[in-house]
Amino acid sequence: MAQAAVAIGGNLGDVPATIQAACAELARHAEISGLRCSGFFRSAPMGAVAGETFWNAACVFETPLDPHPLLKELQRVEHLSGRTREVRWGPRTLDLDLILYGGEIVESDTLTVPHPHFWYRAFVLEPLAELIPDTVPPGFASTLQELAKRLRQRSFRLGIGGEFDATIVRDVVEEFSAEADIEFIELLSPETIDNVPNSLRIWFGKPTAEIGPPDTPTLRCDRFAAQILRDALAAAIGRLVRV
Ligand code: A4P
Ligand code: MG
Repeated sequence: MAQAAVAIGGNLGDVPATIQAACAELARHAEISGLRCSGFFRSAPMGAVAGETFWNAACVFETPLDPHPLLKELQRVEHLSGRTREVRWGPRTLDLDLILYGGEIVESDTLTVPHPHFWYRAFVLEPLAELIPDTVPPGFASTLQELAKRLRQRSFRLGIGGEFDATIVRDVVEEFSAEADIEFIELLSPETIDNVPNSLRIWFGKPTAEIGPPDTPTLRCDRFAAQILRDALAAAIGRLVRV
């Protein structure tokens, strides 16, 4: 038996009704028990083609299903909601991402757990922290509550290292100036990356040494692109309202 944590999102149709129906469908599954659902949040869309404002929530439950069969089950429930997949990150009726599966780490072609991007997405962390605030995800040294709090810091400290264009970074930071006061800190090397306690750290290009300790997670990107930075900032500091 493992505790699974699932992030729920959507921005097409009557999303609150879709989320409620999805949770009910999961809760009545013979191999799912003790399902709890978070409150609902409205969140600014992350991604250039994401569409309208999102609804986000999370649920946790116990299950004897292994991670891959569980992913299949989540995809079946997405399908029931009328979810189609034309565009990656496109508008969707329902997205169910498996964020945590107990303390297990899973890496396969079809499944990565913990979800690689959950830790800098407020729309994933805030609902999850409501349900299991004291859980420390495997590979991390902070609880979900602490990870969520890190993103709420204002001024927001954005640490960027590796190969990047500082002028473009400043332009993107300027685009978000209405959302938060962002302090941009250039990280000189992987060894010194931990000298500044950042709200969000991103490393572009290949690091020459191991990046920082696990309590300060880092988003690693092969190459610099303004859109990657835009998406990360939208996820980390984009407007999130609990409804
Ligand atoms: N996959 C691998 N690991 C996992 C996992 N842990 N959980 C694979 C679920 N799926 C996982 O997913 C593509 C493939 O990822 C699956 O076939 C599965 O084998 P998908 O659901 O078909 O496509 P997607 O959702 O478009 O891609 P992805 O990467 O899941 O997107 P994200 O990261 O979920 O982002 N803005 C706001 N405000 N709120 C949102 O919830 N969500 C997205 C989608 C964009 N912008 C958003 C939000
Ligand atoms: Mg998904």
